[in-house]
Amino acid sequence: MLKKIAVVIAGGVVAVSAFAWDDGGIEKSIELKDGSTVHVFKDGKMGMENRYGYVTSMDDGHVMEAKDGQKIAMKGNETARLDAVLYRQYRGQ
Ligand SMILES: [Cu+2]
Repeated sequence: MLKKIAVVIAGGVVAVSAFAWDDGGIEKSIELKDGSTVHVFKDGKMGMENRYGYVTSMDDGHVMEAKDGQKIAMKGNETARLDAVLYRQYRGQ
């Protein structure tokens, strides 16, 4: 019974965040090997989210490694922009 409720809640969270991402101008989000996430905006610029869900800064040109081993060069450093997206996402629920 308890397990069933947990699954329903998790499903709801996924649906809400998928909608919020779509609204935030983020084209894709790639998980990195170290547990952080790089969010790529529609104009190609990127913003970093660390493993705890906080926006962090990274130098333009820094090479990151995705979970699948793919190398990604940082483009831009959209901290303020990503902050606005994440803030809206959390508040939007
Ligand atoms: Cu980065």
